[in-house]
Amino acid sequence: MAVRPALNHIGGAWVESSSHATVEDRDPAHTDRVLANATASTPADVRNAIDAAEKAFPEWRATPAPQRGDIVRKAADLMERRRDQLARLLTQEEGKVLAESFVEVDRAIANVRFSGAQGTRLVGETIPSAQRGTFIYTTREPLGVVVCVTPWNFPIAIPAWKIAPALVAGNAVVFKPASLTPLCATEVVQCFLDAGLPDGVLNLVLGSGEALSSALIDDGRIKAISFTGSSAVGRTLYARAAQRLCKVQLEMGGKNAVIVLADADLEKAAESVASGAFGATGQRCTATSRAVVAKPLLADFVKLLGSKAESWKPGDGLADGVKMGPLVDASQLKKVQAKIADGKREGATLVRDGTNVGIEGGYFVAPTIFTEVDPRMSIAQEEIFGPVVSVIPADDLESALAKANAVGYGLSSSIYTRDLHSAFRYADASEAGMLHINLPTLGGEAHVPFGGVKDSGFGDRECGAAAFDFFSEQKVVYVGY
Ligand code: UN1
Repeated sequence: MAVRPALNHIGGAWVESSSHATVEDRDPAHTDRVLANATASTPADVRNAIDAAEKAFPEWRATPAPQRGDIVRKAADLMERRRDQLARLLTQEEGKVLAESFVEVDRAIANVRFSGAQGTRLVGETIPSAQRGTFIYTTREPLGVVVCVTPWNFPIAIPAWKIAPALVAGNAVVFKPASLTPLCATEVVQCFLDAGLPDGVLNLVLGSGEALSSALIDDGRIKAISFTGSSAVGRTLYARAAQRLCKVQLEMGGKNAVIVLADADLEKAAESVASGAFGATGQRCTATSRAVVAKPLLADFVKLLGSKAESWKPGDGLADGVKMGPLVDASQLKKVQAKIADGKREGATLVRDGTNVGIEGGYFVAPTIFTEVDPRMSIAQEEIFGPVVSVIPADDLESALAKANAVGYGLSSSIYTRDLHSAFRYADASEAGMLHINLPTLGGEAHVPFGGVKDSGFGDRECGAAAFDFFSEQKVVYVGY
């Protein structure tokens, strides 16, 4: 495959950064393969992008919302037409297996289509006035120039589900994707452009680093920042943006637990934990990283999970028979290896060690399972972002709930039980934003709000109609007649 340049898109043109520097973008399954040389942006490029967005905003704001929605829906149609190409690129650039890439692309399409259709539904309210002869109504107004900062692990779906509602709501966007996935970002932008988006309404700035982030966070013209990434970065971003009352939406880490009660369907529960822990190589914020299992089932559960782990064969995500792609880069590999070493040192029982897979050329690990894990251990507390699961024994429902909740994060959770009381007690008590009963911790549907509590999420939810709460402001009009 030829090495492509990956460029910024500013004010309707594909342009190099003012630094003229580039960063190599490599295939994590074949680290000797360079896919692109991505332009490395500077604060000056960010300012140009914000200038362009600011210039384009008034006309885009004045474009009727249904027309904005039509353009966004066309972008979804183009993504659908380019589905194969997008999925293959996603596997090459990020590493997930092709089947997972298709699921991600389809989710992006569903999100963009949903947001496009919302163009006809940006409704307000009428509210009865306490005064005679007075009519009160509300409208939704765009915010202005907004920033979407996205991670490498869902480099097509997350940009899609941030950018689409931002645009339909009438904002102009500066898009800053993760530096590891510039080509996926480029192709997402291309779909919106080919759908007929006017120049400057969507701008792409590639690169990384403190100076670049500062230029985005501290510019007073930016009215809102939607961020997906680590909790540490999210906190800093919020603290900085709060200084100038910039709206912030944070989607951060997870340490999601599946509770398996003694009356659970053992096969389904083990399958759910395997897919939750090993799918996407564990590199998703909704991954299952803890299984809190009732003691009578513990031995059988661990055995079954271990046998399922065998089928999660790591390798090149484009190759037949491979079920799990590589980790995204060398630093992620090092981090996952270090976490596994921590678990051993802390005294958890390592049932299956995936650190030495013996596959050359990429950042591979295999499924890793710890059992007899104490909830206070770091492997039970910290996000790993790799195919590693900690099995934690529990005595009963209440102790399982306490253990599942005993983390800083609160994104998703799950319970396997056949008992109605246990299911509803869990639904009341689980400290997470997205709960699952007899289903894996993974994913989310396009038209449904997505997000977490505690260290996992802050601000309005993403996806569904809720996404428009973040990307718009309410205006109230009192009319005396
Ligand atoms: C999913 O797990 O299906 O960065 C989506 C993440 C989340 C999105 C995950 N914000 O992993």
